[in-house]
Amino acid sequence: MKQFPDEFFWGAATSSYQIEGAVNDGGRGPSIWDAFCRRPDVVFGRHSGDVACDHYYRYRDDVRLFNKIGLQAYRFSIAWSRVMPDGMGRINQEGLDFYSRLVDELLAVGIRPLVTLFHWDLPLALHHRGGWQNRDCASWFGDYAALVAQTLGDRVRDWMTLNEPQVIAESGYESARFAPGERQDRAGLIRTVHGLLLAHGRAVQAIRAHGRNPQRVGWAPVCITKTPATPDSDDVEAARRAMFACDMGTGDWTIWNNAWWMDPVLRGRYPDDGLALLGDDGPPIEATDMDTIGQPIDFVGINIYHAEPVRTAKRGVEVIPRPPGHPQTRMDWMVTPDALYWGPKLLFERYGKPMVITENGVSCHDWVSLDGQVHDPQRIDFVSRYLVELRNAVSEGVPVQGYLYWSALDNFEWERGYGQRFGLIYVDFARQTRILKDSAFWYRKIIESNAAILPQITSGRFAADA
Ligand code: IFM
Repeated sequence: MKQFPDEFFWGAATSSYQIEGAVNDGGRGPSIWDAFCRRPDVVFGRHSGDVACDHYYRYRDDVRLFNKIGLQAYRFSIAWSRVMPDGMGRINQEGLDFYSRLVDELLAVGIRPLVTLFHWDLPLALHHRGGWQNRDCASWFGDYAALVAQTLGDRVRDWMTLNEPQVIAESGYESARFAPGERQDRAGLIRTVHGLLLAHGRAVQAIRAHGRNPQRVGWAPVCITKTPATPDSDDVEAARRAMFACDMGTGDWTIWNNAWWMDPVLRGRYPDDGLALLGDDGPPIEATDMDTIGQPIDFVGINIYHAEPVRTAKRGVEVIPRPPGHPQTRMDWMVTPDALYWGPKLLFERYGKPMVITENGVSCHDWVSLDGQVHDPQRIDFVSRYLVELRNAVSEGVPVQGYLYWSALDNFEWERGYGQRFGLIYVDFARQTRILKDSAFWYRKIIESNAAILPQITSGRFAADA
């Protein structure tokens, strides 16, 4: 019988701008998302995180609900501009106190806090100073990390530096879908990436210096996952290449490459094939940069939602389109459960690090039924399928230590506003009321049983899958 190890932990995740609201309260300074949401036509319905889930004021009630679900762990992020309104210099004690109270509240009911230092809400003042393109930004991030570690490090043991740095770079500075909505050229973008990686390294150093032991420091990139179309070794090799080769033989360079981000952090160097492709547009590496970026970390947090199947083709690797009618989420993302098998497996094979699934989840068409409940069978089916695949990986010895469902609460889904619902907890944003969805009660049973209630099936994939 396949099962999760006894020490495996179960929880859920959120981020500051997506849930807190209170953007002008408690001494918080503006972030790039406050400014971005003021622009016309960039966010669905002109929504913003101004109020969001009003969590800043309702965190006690929310923690009570997390406890009702039985969460063992809760991952949240700190809004940098809430604790340092200008991103540097001045400290806002009121902001620090908020996170301190939140941590106490979690610990009081036995929920392990996992803190993300940066989930996209860059202080606006730092954007005006050049943002991640300015090398000083990495030092300011280090100072901020030190402050947070000094404040919470007596109670928080698990830290993540950056959430999905690939999305920060691509969506914020290339396609301009996200704040700050810039379109940098390739050299500029690579400079931004380098700035983010340096910031990660500085934060690791700061947490090690100022947090109290034992600490577990990691980060939470997206794991861009490719799955082999068949179990044949050629196709597995195709998946490996598609996940980690910067040069796919086409001469194109894409920011969505795992090795470009993870090799510097976990091996202390950029991949040679990526550097060769970029030529003069390569990163502006200074003397000690790679040592800073490659600081040892304890775990890799990975965010995985979907994958693409690939196979070996005459010219490199070919992506296989899903058959028409393949299940899709409300985000229009393909439902691909074996992403949670192949993603961790191939990542472990390359980097040999313990992992935590720091995000995985689904947006569904949830609403309150006539009986006053929120019935979300598709979320339960989605997570069941993905967990079956994760269980396969864990049973084969892939060291995944925990699973954090995205998200604890319905929240502000960036450019899609409140049009998407990922939560285990339904939020009525107009009234600020909450309802535990069916999936929350189901997840409680998963947690209580350490997922023993999952069916003992060998695969969570759909019958029609390649
Ligand atoms: O809501 C986001 C989160 O902020 C980062 N990862 C993906 C989630 C769903 O889009």
